[in-house]
Amino acid sequence: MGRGLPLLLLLLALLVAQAQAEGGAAAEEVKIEVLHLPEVCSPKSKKGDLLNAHYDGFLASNGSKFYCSRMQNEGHPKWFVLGVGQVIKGLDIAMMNMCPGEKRKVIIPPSFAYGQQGYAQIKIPPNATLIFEIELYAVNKGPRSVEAFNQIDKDGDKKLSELEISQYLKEEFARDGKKRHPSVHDEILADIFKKNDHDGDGFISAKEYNVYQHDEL
Ligand SMILES: *[C@@H]1O[C@H](CO)[C@@H](O)[C@H](O)[C@H]1NC(C)=O
Ligand SMILES: *[C@@H]1O[C@H](CO)[C@@H](O)[C@H](O)[C@H]1NC(C)=O
Ligand SMILES: [Ca+2]
Repeated sequence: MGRGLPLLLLLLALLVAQAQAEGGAAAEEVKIEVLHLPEVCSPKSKKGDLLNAHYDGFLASNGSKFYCSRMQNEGHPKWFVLGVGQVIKGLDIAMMNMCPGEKRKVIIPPSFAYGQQGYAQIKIPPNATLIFEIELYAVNKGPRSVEAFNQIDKDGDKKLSELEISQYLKEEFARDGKKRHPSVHDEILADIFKKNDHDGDGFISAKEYNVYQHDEL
């Protein structure tokens, strides 16, 4: 009988802690300010799209600039796939529904950026709120788009067989014209199935292929 009460208290404490954590998360949001909206605002970016953008990053605490994409890669805007963690979470959120030519200023709380650790390499202190100024240039179909899937799925049965992927690889290899040892093809094919055929049935289903849930197939 002595054990029941402490356990109950522990449970209550956990519930309270969880409620507080959820409250805290709700209070911390990515804030988006649209600085420029083109007259024709289309297409709008969505998860899985391949974006091309420039962005500058500043510390909210004192305005110092810690990042500028214009200083990298000979000043070319950056390419990345939206919504898959190639950029910090706050940018993945902040760049949704954005069109080519649009400019935004966004405020990202630490929980959607570098958190309690910060990121010493680029001089971001612990618990830092970040501000980004973003200019988006292009919104393209991402590598795992519905279009790409349908292109590989020659017989249209909504799953990719080894033959279909093999055929696709051969076409891709032929396109760039590089010389490759034949074993490369087999290795890549095996690797693709290892990483994508989660239920091991020898096919990559639309669901297994398509990491972007809202891309209806
Ligand atoms: C702004 O704050 C960062 C981190 O605390 C610091 O490294 C930087 O020197 C500061 N910059 C200015 C201009 O005060
Ligand atoms: C960062 O924030 C967390 C939670 O609010 C706090 O516990 C921690 O002490 C902070 N870290 C620093 C270095 O301020
Ligand atoms: Ca198929």
